[in-house]
Amino acid sequence: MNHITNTQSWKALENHFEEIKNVHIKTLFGNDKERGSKLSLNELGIYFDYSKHRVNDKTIDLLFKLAEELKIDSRREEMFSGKKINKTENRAVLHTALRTPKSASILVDGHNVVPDVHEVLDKMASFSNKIRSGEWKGYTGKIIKNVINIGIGGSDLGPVMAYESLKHFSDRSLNFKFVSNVDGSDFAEAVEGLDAEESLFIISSKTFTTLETMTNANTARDWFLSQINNPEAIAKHFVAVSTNEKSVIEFGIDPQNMFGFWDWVGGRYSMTAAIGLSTMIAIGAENYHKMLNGYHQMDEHFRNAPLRKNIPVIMALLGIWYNNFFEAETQAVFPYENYLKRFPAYLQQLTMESNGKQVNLNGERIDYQSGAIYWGEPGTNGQHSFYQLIHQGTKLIPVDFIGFKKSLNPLGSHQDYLIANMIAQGEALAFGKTKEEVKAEGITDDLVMHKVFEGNKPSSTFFLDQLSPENLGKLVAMYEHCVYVQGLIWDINPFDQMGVELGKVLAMKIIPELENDEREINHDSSTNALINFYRK
Ligand code: G6Q
Repeated sequence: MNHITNTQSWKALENHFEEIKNVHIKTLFGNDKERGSKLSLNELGIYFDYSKHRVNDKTIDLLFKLAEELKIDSRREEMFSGKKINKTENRAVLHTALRTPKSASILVDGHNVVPDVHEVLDKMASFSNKIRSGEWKGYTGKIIKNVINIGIGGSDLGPVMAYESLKHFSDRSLNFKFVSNVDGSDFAEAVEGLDAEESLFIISSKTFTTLETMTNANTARDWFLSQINNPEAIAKHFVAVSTNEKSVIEFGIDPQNMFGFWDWVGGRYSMTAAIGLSTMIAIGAENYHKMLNGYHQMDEHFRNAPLRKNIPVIMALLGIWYNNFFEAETQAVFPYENYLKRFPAYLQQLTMESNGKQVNLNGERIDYQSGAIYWGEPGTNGQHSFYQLIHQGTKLIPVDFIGFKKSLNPLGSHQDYLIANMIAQGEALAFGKTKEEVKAEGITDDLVMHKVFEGNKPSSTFFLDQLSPENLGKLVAMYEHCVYVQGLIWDINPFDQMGVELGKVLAMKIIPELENDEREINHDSSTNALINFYRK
């Protein structure tokens, strides 16, 4: 097996880890007065501070040596060039083509996909403009006021995250809802009080076969027909985003109202494919293109910047350092920007569905850790709940802070307070507070140890000017490429998701068993008991 753990640089990192594992971040700063500026980058308007990490010059050198030894430099190009790097599904991985300018040429099986991408973008823009301007009328002549995206996983998390993140830029006369869960309450609450005559459903499903989405889509059609009792009206109120035209037509959606994409776009990488239709309706085509431009800038940065000046590459290497050497299990992401409240949930799918793999590309069980558990909440809220564990618990949790200089809603001192807190948390995590410092405050002996902050807790800070469509695009692409580099290093496939299949298959077996009490069941004793409990 071509183990990464057998590479020279990995072995060197293991040895080096023993030297540095107990070195305090405070000492690292003490040794080098310029550390804060030395270990930071300012690229594409992102000030990326990675100085508060448990690394010294040698660590950085060895991490880059690892990247060199694993040929990250040349292999990153494989994705952009359309090579079929999603080996288990024999597919190219070209979400970067979705945000490439019209003039580019990217070949998949000899076919230039860029004109196709722009044709769909133009069709989306034309449709979005009609909805936004009121030119598109519902069946009874009313304008559309409600847009309901029905989709799940990659066909939901991107749209809902982008909508929440860019709400400030959205048309407030339109009301957006996102239905994903097969739990009927999700649908029921989304349509509560809505007038079908003013509602547009976007059925977003790459395959158009997903149980949850098709169940919700059928329920939506029933709900709609219960208000407008005429199947002809469907054409004005249902559109589809899919790669499966046949099933879209079978559902009753006019193929004219279908927005296509391709098998070389993975679900969780599809936010900039037609899956972004609800986003474009919300923020308008111009803003949407600004978002694409932000993505593209980050794509180009990742593709062309030398590894040592490459934000996603550095993030990826630091992630490996904590995951595989410090044995950190999780990575926290705390946006100090309330509009980014769904960003951590979006990242959970992107990172964990991509790199939560146990075998390498040859199908051999790996004997090292792969993807970290990603989690997070917006600051400052998290500070009043789980930050305690990061500061004084026993686990090592590297943190990504994301903040913006300017608020989209400048109110009094709010932004100063928000950003002061973000900066303070990074400082407190790294430097902590010693016993001596606590004692000097006159704290009684019995409480001293309770008030000590050991510090030495690593964090990165991503500081931008202001949240905008462009900056959101940069941030998402930055994490996408970090995921890819980590996948390359772990020698796994970040672009399939076979781990979601088994549960789906078993559910299909259990559905008829729940629906028919007489049906014989022969699962294990626990599963049988659960089924019987439901039946009763
Ligand atoms: C993402 C996954 C998965 C997918 C959903 C929805 O990478 O493939 O989350 O997006 O299962 O699939 P459909 O879009 O086909 O309904």
